[in-house]
Amino acid sequence: MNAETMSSKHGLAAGLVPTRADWTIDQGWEHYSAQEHATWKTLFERQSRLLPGRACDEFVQGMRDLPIAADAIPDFRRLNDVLMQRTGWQVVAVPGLVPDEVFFEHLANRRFPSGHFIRKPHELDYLEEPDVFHDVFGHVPMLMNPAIADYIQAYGQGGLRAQKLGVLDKLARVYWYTVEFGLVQQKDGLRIYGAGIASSASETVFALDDASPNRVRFDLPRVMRTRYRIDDFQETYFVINHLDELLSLANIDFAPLYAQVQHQPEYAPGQVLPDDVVLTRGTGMYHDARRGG
Ligand code: HBI
Ligand code: FE
Repeated sequence: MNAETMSSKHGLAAGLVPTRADWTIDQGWEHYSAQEHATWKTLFERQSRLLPGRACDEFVQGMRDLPIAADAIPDFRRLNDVLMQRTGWQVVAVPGLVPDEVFFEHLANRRFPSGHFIRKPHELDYLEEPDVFHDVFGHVPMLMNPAIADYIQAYGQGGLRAQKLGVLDKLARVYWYTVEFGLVQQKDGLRIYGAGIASSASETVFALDDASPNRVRFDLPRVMRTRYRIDDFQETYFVINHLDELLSLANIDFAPLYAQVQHQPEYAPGQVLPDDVVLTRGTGMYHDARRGG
């Protein structure tokens, strides 16, 4: 699929969206409709009610410092004025999912690709591809934090290497269980830092409050071996003790670890291992019911 077919998928006539080699497009902020801004407002207000006491301190702080509000879909130019100053990151608009190597190349250069479109009102809780609410509300506040800023850049650089080594699936799991679905232990309890959780009302509650999922201490080789779900809530969430842990992850040479885990068996998403440091042993009820068990 190329950028043109992707953008036409979102209702834009192919050809109206200029296609660049790096897959970026203009956000076209002026072209959002009142309806689209209203969808943003609905999502923003829902998450703003849920996140106090659930999102980590750094997320809350990042959100506070950014020009992100309920009234309108943020203008990337205004976001970038603040974000660039703080951590040297910028947000660039893309029409949807972009090829892995394009994605990594952006991250390695401290550019975060964000979908420019917003989900339709009748599918507020369903996302086929990351939209502007997931990318901006979920990811951008964390990019204001220096540890996350360096970690995601290192992921981009590591992604290009992992691809050449044929071990991208292992690295993608680390991204998934940290940047997208990570939890962090803070002084008042478990908190969300993963964008996939922070941008989803139902998963915000499920990840922290539900008895069903496992909550297990993060361990790098263990996570590399753990498959994940893209179609539903996670069965296991991995917990770090401090965001600075990600900084040390950014400096680890993954190559010897790939060699080590490459021929070891994989773990199922809900599997709990004898060596796990288990914070919550989930009941598994939610996914069992869905499997008809
Ligand atoms: N493209 N726009 C966009 N956003 C993503 O999160 C993304 C992507 N392309 C590839 C990708 N993610 C992942 O599959 C990689 O992290 C492996
Ligand atoms: Fe994401």
